[in-house]
Formats: sequence, C-alpha cells, structure tokens
Amino acid sequence: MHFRIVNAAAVEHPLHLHGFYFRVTRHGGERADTVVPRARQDLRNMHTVDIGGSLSLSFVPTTPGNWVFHCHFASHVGDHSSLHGSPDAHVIPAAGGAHVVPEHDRPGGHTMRGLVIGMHVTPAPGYREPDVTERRTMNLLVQKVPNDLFGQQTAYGFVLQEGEQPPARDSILVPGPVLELTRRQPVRIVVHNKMDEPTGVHWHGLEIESFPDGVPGFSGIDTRITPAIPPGGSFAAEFTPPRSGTYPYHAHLHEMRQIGSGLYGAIIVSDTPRDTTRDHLVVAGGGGMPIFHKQAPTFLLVNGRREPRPIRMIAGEPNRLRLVSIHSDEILSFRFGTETAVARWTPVARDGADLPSALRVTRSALVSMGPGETADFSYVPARPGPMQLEVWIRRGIRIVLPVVVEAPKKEAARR
Ligand SMILES: [Cu+2]
Repeated sequence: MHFRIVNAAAVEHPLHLHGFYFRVTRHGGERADTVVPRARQDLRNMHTVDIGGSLSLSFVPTTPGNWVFHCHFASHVGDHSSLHGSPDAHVIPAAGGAHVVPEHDRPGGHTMRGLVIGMHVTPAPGYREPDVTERRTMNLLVQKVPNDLFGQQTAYGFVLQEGEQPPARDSILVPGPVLELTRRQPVRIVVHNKMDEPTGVHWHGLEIESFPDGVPGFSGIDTRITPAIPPGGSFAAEFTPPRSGTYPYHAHLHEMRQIGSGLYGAIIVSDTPRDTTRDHLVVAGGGGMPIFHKQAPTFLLVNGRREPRPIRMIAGEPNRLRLVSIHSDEILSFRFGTETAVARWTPVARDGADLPSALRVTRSALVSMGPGETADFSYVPARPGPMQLEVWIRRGIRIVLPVVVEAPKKEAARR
C-alpha cells in the first residue's frame, strides 16, 4: 500500500498506523519534496506531518482484519472534531429528515471520528488465527481514584494484580506499570475494567492480530469484533510480541479524558532480562484533562511526577535511554545534557524498531515526539557530574529529570 498525505491544516498531525510498520519514502514541505534513500528509511508506525507538509509512506498489510490509520492527537479523533451528536444523533430535520448517520456512527459502534481511516485487510484463503493455549497471564486492572491528581481531578490508572488478591480499589499507577514482555513468548493480558465507564486498551505498535489490538467496535475480523469493556467487565488480549523494543499502551476509548487522566504506560519487549541500572525508561504524559484547543494549562508528568526521581549512570558505562511520548494531545520535546550544554547521544531505535546503521549517527540530544512515539538512544557519560533530561510542551510547561553521573567504582574500573 502506498499513501500520499498532504497536510492542508494549520496544525501538525502525529499519524499512527495500527498493526504494521511503514517506511517513509518521500516527505515534503512548501518548497521541496525529498526522496528518502532506502538505507535511511527506518520502520515507523508514527510520523508527525508538519503544517503544509506532505508524506509518502509504504507498507505491506500482512495481518488480516480491521486496522486504523489515525491522528494520535486525542482531540482530532474524538467527538470534538466531528458533527457527531448535533443536532440529533440520527436524523437531522434540517436536511429534510433524510440525513441518516452512517452505521459506524450509531450507538455501540466505534467512537473514533475525524482524522481516522478504517481499513479492512481480507484474510487469505485458509487463514487461521494462531491458536496457542500456553500463555503467560497478566491481570491488568483499570481503576479510578477521585481527587488524586493534584487534589483536584479524578486520576485514571492501571495496576497489575500480583498474586491471588486483587489490588485495592484506590490503587493506581501513573504511568501504568511497565509491562515487561519477552519476545516470542505468548501472553494473555486480561484487562479488568473496575471503572464506572467503558474502556479499551491498545498495545501501540505491536505487530499482533487485529482482535486484541484494542479499538472497541472496530478491531477484529468479520463478525468477531473487539467490544468496549463495560464497567465490571474484562477482556483478554492474547498475542505474541514478535519484536523487542519500547512501546506505549493506552486507553483507546474517550482518549482525551482517559489517556489525559492517566491511562497510559510502557511495554518493553526484550530477548533477555533488562539491566535496569543502565537501561532507563522515561514515560512522559499527561496528568489531568487537557483543555481543548490546547490552551494552557495543560498538565505534564514525567515518570508520573512533576519532580521526577533522578536517574543514575556511571561514567564510562554505556546506558540506554528509552523515551516514550504519550501525552493525549501534545507534542513533547526532550533535551538531554548539562544545564548549559546539549549532550550527544546515538539513536538506536524508533517506535520499537531498531534503526538501520545509516541512522545510528551520534548527534545532539534533542528530539520532539508526538503522542505515541518512542525513541531509544545509547549514551556513555564521559565524566561524573550532574546532567538532566528536560521535557516540555511548547507553550511553556517544562519538567526536569535529574541525571546523576557517578564516578566508576574501583572494582568496576578494573574489570
Ligand atoms: Cu497509541
């Protein structure tokens, strides 16, 4: 499939393809259209197209079912961006009573509107979904806690059940718990909705089957469609992650409210257990309902806090930084360095996929990412001292995550 996209709107759009990676073959602006050489085409499931920009992308739809290609700004795929519900959800008398809302826009259908394209990938004859009985099971609860965000707003959050007893009704984590998965190990993530409103969870960027992909009322094949998880209900997402990398997971229903209020987290798929003393995860997202039209104040949290806990590194040792940008409605900028100088890091992965060697070029440690984008970098600190990772939204909210570089211990230095 080849898509050619022209952004004629006065705002950028972080575009996301479910189910498959694509390659950007050309990108353009007001004055030029640039061909991307094959060696520099990385695998992406997101690309932010600039104002007045254009984009050519190519992908092969290898897994059958229903898939969406959409803008990842929550305000661009919700009720705000459509005429849904006005003046009558079904028949508009002004149009002679003849305007009937399309089938997909009826109650019980999916809730995405605006900047979204639905695609049906037809199964090849004889296609059968993988049938695996032995799966590692995780129980992921979705809960709400009133007045838990800055004492004002209801916090929404995930929590993993450890052992037999479910966690307390008022326990949540923002961001959600890190889902540490092993590549090629089948999992069953049972999502239990303990809230008073429906939800659905998307495992963003994982190349899995359509049914567990998590778009309520749309994901699936033929008549087997993912339902919204009702209050008190549960949904078993069964899949086998095929690729090691860094991914977000998040609510895929009423995204503005649910992601904005805390229903987001990170998935890390690995081949071997991670050494978390030098493999660092940074999840930047919202902490409260964003305000439509992007007026301040728009909340931002880094690892769930306005004053995030420091990361520790040892001089001379290689570190991996995994950055996840998952605010519901804002592009986030990241800068790593000392207070006065930008460091240089080496990009190693984007959107969960390892980068080709032509793109693993050490450069200034600055990156901007739309909602859902992830980027991994390697960095070897040269000397001990204070460093920092800054994260900000253009209109001014800025959070500083301290990075403490320590001198190597003597044993470690001798090894
Ligand atoms: Cu996403």
